[in-house]
Amino acid sequence: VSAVWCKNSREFPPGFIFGAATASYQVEGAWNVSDKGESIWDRFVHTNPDAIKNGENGDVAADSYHNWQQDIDIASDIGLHFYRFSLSWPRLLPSGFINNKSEDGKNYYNKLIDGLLAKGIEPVVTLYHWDLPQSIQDLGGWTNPLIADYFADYADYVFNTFGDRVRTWLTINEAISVCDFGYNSGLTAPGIKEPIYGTYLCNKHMLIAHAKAYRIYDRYYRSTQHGKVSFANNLLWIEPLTPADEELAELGLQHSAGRYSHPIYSKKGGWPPSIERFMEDYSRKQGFNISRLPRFTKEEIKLIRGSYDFYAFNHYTTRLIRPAQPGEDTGFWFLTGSPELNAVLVSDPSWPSGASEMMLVYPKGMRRMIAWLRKEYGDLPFFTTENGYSTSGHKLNDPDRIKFIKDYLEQVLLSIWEDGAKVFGYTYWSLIDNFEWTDGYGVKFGLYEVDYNDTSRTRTQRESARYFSDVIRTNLIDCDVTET
Ligand code: PNW
Repeated sequence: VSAVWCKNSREFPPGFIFGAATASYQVEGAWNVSDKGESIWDRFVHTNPDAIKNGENGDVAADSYHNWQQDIDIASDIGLHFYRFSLSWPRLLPSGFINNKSEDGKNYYNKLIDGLLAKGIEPVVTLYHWDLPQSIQDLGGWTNPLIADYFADYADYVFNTFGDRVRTWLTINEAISVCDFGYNSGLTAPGIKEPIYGTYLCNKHMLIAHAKAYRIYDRYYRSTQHGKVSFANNLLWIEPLTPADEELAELGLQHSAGRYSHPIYSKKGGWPPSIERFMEDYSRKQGFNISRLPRFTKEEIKLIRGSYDFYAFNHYTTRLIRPAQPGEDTGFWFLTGSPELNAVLVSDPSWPSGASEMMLVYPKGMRRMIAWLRKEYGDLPFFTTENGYSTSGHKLNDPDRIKFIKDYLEQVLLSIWEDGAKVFGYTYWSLIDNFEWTDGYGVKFGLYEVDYNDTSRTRTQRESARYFSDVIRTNLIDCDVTET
């Protein structure tokens, strides 16, 4: 059966779209040109150089602010159907607010969008990929409820300015990474270590900000621009370490994927019921009078529920979950464990990783994650907005990356042909090597290598770029699936 499956079904459905992604802070550089405002990443890297490997920063990065035409040429050489990039909020609105619009910022993104369209490449645009204006952080950032209105103003401006040419929008990239790394563990910008409320306030306000942007699109732009808008979640697939841990694994999925999906994609809206109950009990046990997970009003539930045109997700890795042993340090959610769930996330020793040690490779997680989403939220159109593998050092010959892409795409095909999932696109992270947050430049995800010792930041094709290009051109993978 498996062999037959492979022979007949290794093709992607007609119209399936392939692309690659980057994000503003990770590639643009030009952190202080013209009237650009300061972002929380500018502030974070300049004031905490020790937080980043080798004290590196994104001041220049791949200098895509100047090299944008090369990025378009690369995307075109690969044959990408779309290029996913993000807008820098403080480059467009230097004060963070709508009173002050940068001509220079607007021109930059106009050139990029028009250049892509000239080559027949669709722009897929993320509004927020982590570079918040510092001015808004000074008011509490994602813990301040009013940020939803500042974000809505920004989204309105962006739809109005670029929406005549952009058809696919992602409001926020990986809310869980922002909330848990930025406000809980404090490992990334804005570097706030506040494990009681930080992540939950951020969680709620990101959902509201997203929903307000979605409703603005609906009300003012959809009828003329005919685009689609969604929210890009980071999904960690979690499996039980032992059969006894099955319930814990389900709670773990609700605590990660669920908190950022149920309010938007479920029929009822609001927090996942299991997490709402759990956090209520847990908070009371800790001596709080109300849940640390903030409530939604009825209006908020309605605002957020259904604010999507498709389900977008980034997926890289998987963990096994087990209860913490007495006195064991769980670390911070997510990736290491959860003090709330009293659980620890571990790896299977057979799972390899790339240069980024947290990104354990387990391709089956992709198919299982999609199956879980369909069980929870129904048969939505799914769009993989990131998936990628990292290498280190100078390396143009990258068989590991090729194998990674192929193995994950096989699982996407199994989801489509065996399970009947409506996955309509796949995005490789990343088009070019870039500033990999706290890992700096040493961890390289690019289909193209960038020479960071060269002031012109020369881009050179890796073998994986040729492989990906063949997949796109033929619309199939050479398949060696042995079991379904
Ligand atoms: C994503 N995980 O972050 C981001 O969207 C990119 O900016 C980043 O460069 C890329 O992945 C590679 O790291 C992630 O722990 C952070 O599963 C953490 C995880 C996944 C993605």
